[in-house]
Amino acid sequence: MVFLWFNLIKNQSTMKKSILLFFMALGLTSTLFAQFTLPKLPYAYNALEQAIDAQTMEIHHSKHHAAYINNLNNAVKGTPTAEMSIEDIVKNISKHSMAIRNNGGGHFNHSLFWSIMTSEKNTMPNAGLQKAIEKQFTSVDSLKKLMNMAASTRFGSGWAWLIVTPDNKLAVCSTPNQDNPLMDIAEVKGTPILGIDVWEHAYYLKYQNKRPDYLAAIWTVINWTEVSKRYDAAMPPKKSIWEQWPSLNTFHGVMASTFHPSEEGNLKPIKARSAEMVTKAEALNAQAYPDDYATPAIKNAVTRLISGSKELDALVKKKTKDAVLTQKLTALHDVFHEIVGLCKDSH
Ligand code: MN3
Repeated sequence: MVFLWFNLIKNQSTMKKSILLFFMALGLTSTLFAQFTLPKLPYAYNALEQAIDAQTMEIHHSKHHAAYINNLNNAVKGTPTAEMSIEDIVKNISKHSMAIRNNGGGHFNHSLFWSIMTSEKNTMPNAGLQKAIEKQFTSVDSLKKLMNMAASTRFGSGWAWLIVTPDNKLAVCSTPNQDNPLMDIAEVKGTPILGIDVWEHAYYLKYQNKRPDYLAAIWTVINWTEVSKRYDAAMPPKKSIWEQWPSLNTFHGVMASTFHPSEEGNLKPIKARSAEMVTKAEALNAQAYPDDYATPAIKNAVTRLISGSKELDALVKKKTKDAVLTQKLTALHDVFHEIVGLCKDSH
């Protein structure tokens, strides 16, 4: 950028140079002072016509959102708040003025709102979010109903939210005005991953007083890919299978140190540890399965792992031929990997 300006200036007359320098300085100054700027929409104003008309989108974005940003910039100008991120301001909103609460909230909320809509058809929650929705609300449809209930019963202006709570569960709530659940003053707190603007300015041109019609239509433009991304970011990183299921890790230890030598023709380890393998296999069934892994398919495979280990142990005790032991251990190793694969699928 600087290089481009340099080349531009180099080839101009003195008069033109000073005009260019003036505009450069002006641009630089306004960039320095405008801490918060209007994000570009990731689609055209008419892209969401099936739910929100182009005129509403244009006024909402270029006038309403722009005004929140302008007012916010004026409210923070020359104060340390001007150096803070909008998230940090919102999280500690009780320390700020009402002007910052209303306009900072307005900036944060609308930035999220634009991002969770799309003209792309049939976006879907990812596997993790889908599972969490089903766990908390039974289905996406009942989540929509709850959200629409929260949105239609919000008196006056405000927002309806899908949030991740501090104990990592999904919840539906609503806030008045430009508040949001990230604010330390919020009644229900959490990280918003989907927000619906129910201010009249969001729908009045097309729907007038019919807020429920707007709410019914908006689900056709929700960007579930983005909501899923926000869900993943709000959740703590997942533990590995081995951390989640220590007894599987223990079994893995015995399997690895007996099977791999057997591949080299060394059956000493399995002959020494076949009884231990039975104990470690039975330990998998002795305690409750970790939540993610309590599936019929995994339980069935564990049952086969236990019976297979017992058969192998009996063969070892009968001093059966190495070739038969190797075959049995290999089959058991396959069952073990079947379990690990199933765990990965439901992780
Ligand atoms: Mn709005």
